[in-house]
Amino acid sequence: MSSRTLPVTPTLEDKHSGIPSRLVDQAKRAKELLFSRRTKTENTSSSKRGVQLPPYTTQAKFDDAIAALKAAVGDHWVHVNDGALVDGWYMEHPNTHDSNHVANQDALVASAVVYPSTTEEVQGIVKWANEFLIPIHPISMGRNLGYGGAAPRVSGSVVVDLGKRMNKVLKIDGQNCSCLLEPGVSYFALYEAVKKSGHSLWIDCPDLGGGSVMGNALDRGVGYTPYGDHFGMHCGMEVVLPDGTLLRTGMGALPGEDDTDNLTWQSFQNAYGPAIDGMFSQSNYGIVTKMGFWLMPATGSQSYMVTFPREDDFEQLVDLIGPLAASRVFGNVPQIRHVVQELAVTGKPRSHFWPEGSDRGGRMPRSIISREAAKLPCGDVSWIFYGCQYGDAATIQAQLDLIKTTFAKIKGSKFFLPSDLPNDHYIHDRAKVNIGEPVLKELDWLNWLPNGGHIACSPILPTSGKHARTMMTIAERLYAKWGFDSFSTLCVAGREMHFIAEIVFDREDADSKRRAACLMRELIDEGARKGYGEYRTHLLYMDQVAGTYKWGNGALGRFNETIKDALDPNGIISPGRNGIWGKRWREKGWKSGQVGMPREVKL
Ligand code: EUG
Repeated sequence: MSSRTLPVTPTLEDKHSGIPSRLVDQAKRAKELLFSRRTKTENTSSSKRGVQLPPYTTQAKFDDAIAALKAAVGDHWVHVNDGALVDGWYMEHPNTHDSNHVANQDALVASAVVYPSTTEEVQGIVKWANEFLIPIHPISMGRNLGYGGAAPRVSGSVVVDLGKRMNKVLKIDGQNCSCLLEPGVSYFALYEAVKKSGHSLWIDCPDLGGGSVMGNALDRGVGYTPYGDHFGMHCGMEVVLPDGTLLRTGMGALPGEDDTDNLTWQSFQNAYGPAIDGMFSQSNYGIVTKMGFWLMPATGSQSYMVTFPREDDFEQLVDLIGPLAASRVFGNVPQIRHVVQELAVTGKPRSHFWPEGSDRGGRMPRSIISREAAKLPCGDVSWIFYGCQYGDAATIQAQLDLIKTTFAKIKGSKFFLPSDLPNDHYIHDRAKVNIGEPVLKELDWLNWLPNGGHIACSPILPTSGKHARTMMTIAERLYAKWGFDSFSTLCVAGREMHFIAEIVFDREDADSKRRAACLMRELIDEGARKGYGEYRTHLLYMDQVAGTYKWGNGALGRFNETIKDALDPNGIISPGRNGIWGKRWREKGWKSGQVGMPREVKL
């Protein structure tokens, strides 16, 4: 496809999910790169595809339900999903399905999308769903890249796109260092809003900046400033329960003077009684319509990169990081990346580095990786550590001295500052993420294969070289077995590390997808046997992962179901999310995967 025919990406001025004007050129470049790797032109015509009806609903009942929904929120704000499914790309993403479909593109689709504009309308939608027994799937923005995007687990659900019309930054409090947000505020948008407010505050963002701040925190995503624990840094929620009740958590449950919002709603997380906020993360117990977040007072920073020559070096490296992280010498969560990713994040395809290889499976030999890495600024190394130190200049210098001395124990390690590296090197984007400036660069490694799609297997391990080795050995064997290059990123904190095993596959190649699906499944199971469990997973693996958290004869899963059945007796909110189904669905075989699991990825 000729890049000249590509439409321009909407900006934040055009659309809540748009790109900030400061990044328009980057978006153009990223989009052109991705589309240059597409082997098929998408069907964007308005031709009818037919609707995937909600389960156990006839066309007539569905038509009645849609008419009632339109009456409640206005004709214009209900869209029946009967057109072509368009994957688009990260910045122009679908709200009807998972654009990174590891099953068939149409395996998990919405029957319709509804766009509420107020909390009252969300309450109305919940009541409507109970009346018509139609499952609804709320999304903030639906950019959950690698974990299912906007798709519902139950095909035919009605997606509730909260973000399109509920996207206000309700408050930025410079003194309390906090904000209060609606679902449709992206990292890009919040960053701009904080800058515009004039307060000297940082937001925290993940590797990619397009996601919803609220959605990411509710899925317990990770960022890279000292405030990188997104759920840990939230403070206060407003939630619509499955019966339509509106609830405030934390101090928000206590009305302020004259029925105003409580002044400490965004100041103190726990308040009084059971701490229930966690129940609305990675669950289907309610629809969060407002959420508070802490913002970090800006400080000095210095990003850097350290390279390590040998494949085995990660083991000692993890052991050296542990104590430094636990004692807070590291203020954020640093990343360790394999050098393959250093090749990939240039945006150049694998075939550029290895023209004699095939894109249809098989791994790039280590000798080719070495040959190609030698041409990069990092040189022929194996691992790259991306870190950042915070505080005043003297503090940063003292910390860097200690870190350099510590890492020098690994023979051949080399330290780089951003100023040592060329302008187009990845470190300059990493340095932005490390201070909460959201970017787009991370998309570039999707170009590794044609039609690049991505899912991630993300187990939690102890911060220990031995355990990193165990998981690495499993991952290497399984990546090799299923014919993928290993894209492993280690996000190392003091007590635990997130081992992120990225899988990049070709969305137009059924065999590539089948292999990716199998690799994912085996990574989950083999990790779990060692006690490593996913912190978060893709829609299609939620039952499998939930099944690994089985201690005490599955006590946790049964507890979750008890709560689900009490709060949502009709099972209308996101059935199946995180393996929690609700009675109506369990009885019909959905939980076991007998019903509703796409045949391409049957577990
Ligand atoms: C990444 C990190 C994640 C995740 C998925 C991807 C990073 C990619 C720490 O969490 O869940 C470079």
